[in-house]
Amino acid sequence: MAESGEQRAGEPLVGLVMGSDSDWSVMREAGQTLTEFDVPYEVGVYSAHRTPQRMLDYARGAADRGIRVIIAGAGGAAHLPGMVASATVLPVIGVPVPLKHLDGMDSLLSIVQMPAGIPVATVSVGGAGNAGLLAVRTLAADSGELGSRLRTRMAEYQDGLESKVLDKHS
Ligand code: RP5
Repeated sequence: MAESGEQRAGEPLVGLVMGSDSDWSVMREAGQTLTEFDVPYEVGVYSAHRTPQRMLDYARGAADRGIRVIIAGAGGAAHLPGMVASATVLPVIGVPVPLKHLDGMDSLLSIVQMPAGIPVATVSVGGAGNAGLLAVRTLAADSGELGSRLRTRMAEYQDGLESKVLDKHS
């Protein structure tokens, strides 16, 4: 996870967590997206199965430390996003990380099929970039200066997407 040096300076607003450092090749795209929008974030490995207490301590303390959204990625029996969601009041965005077998369907179903009462906003298999964008949009709902800045940046980003398509096809 050498790329964790991309982490933004300042108090982190987003917690970017994953079940193993082997998830970083997928999850780094979320970090890149947050960097693009100048959103400070922190990165950590917290396994629901191998380090359950550490995971719970992280999830329980995140809101009080100033984190506003958590992006959690895991693969296979991907219980991290759901378990983190059970131990925090913050919105949790789940990223199903595809592994060698089953094309990520196992990860997807493990994350998306949450019991009533504990939501996880699940993105597509490998969709860490969209998880980053969803975190930015969540922060953009803020009524203060941060929200205003992020809404402007998101509108510019979306205009850029449109321009790319029009440039190619007109
Ligand atoms: C999951 O097990 C992790 O999120 C990872 O996707 C998967 C495999 O982990 P490693 O065996 O590569 O550490 O908990």
